[in-house]
Amino acid sequence: MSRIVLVSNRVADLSKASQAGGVAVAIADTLRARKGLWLGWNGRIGDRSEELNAKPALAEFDGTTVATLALSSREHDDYYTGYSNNVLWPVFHSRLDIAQFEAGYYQRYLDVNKRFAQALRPLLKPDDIIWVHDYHMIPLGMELRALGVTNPIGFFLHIPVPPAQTFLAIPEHRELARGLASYDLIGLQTKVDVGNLIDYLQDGVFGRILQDGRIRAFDRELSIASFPVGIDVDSFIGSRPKRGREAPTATTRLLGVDRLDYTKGLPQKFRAFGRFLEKYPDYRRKVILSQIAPPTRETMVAYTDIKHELETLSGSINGRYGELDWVPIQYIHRATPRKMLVDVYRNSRVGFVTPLRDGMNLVAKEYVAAQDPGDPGVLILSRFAGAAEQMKEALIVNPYDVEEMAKSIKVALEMGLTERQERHQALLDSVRSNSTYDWCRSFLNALESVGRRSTLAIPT
Ligand code: GDG
Repeated sequence: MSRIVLVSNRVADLSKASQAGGVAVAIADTLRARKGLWLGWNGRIGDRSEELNAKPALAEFDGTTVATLALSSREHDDYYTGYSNNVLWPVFHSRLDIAQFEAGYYQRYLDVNKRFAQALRPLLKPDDIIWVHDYHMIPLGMELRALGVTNPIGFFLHIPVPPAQTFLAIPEHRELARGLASYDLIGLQTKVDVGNLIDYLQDGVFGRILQDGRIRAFDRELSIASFPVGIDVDSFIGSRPKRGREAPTATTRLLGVDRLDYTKGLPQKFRAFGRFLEKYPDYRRKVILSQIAPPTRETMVAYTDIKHELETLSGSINGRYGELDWVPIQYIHRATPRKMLVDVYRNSRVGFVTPLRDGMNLVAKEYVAAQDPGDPGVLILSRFAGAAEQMKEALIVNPYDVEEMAKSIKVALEMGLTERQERHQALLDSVRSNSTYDWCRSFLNALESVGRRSTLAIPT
């Protein structure tokens, strides 16, 4: 079996991956089984001398080689905060209005990818399979090809692909398209994303679909397919506390768990809950919304803006409806330990997941996995989360429609046991049939078949 070489912006701390959970655990397990190599940023911001340093620090952990590089503060500002998080993140989430197309960001983004490629080149073996992750690293494959690497290289994008007209607004979209065309396989979260990328390549006159379904672009042939990210279901079933253990009052809990990001639709969620309390006064004092919203990218203006907006909204809803013994919104702007999160999922009557746009959204899947099948809660899910493509038995809502969301809270709270059980069973089956291990395996199998130059087995 070929060795797997993984490249991503950050390298997970392998000694803590099992506690952190999520996608990192499946990746860490796969790398351990294949004696793999993982290259990424070590999280440190160094001085200018770091920019010149092409030699990564090497460490071994349980059979996996971890290769890390530091970023200079200029690189951190322009490659990471600038191009990755102030251009690609907003545009790919269809927020052209807040993208900051500053001169210099793209060049440094390219330079960092070049430096990562140069650091990786001497570590590669002839039959390695290379798997590059996410929007920070789009040009990496192109830079490796420029250094003569002919190994199979796959790319997985964790965030959505925007519609073609939005993609075309990025000043450097042509360079990004050339970067994407350097891969043998591009994995996306949903079929909608696959459609959007193919439309963009055709609209931009960079690519055309071949008879076998592959894409020809910039004189290369590549495959583009959806590989929806899953979760490790069993790690959310492990804990079975008594219902109500986590509840601070005798109220019924609606739960939200989202990094405090403007893509997650948190103000819309709070407004919908306020509207629900206004419209259905019988529910006052009986229901709370617990929103766990750990901080993220705090130095960026768009993130401080959303934080202020949420503080104002929760304060105003709590001020308007709260009582001495009942506060409607519990807003927690801190990370919650994972073990506690599983218990809270299980003890919440409604999982309230309302992103305006999301690649997948693992919280929706984790909430379903953690329910008691005998008395499950109800998932309310935005149609704009990638997860909605698979989780059709959730109560699907439009997060821009506050009125519809307010009504859906009532529907969720009043849903009878049989309907809850039926919906939950169907959702659990779908989450279980596509675990994070299945995701890793199917992507790597498809990439390996590219390497063998046999017909690609692409999952639907
Ligand atoms: C990106 C894409 C895609 C959250 N708060 C706490 C906490 N979490 C954990 C959740 C979940 C993870 O973080 C969040 O994953 P999501 O998928 O919901 O969202 P992003 O962070 O935006 O992830 C997304 C994903 O990549 C994978 O491809 O699905 O679309 O945007 O696992 O449980 N964990 C703990 N405390 C918290 O307070 N312990």
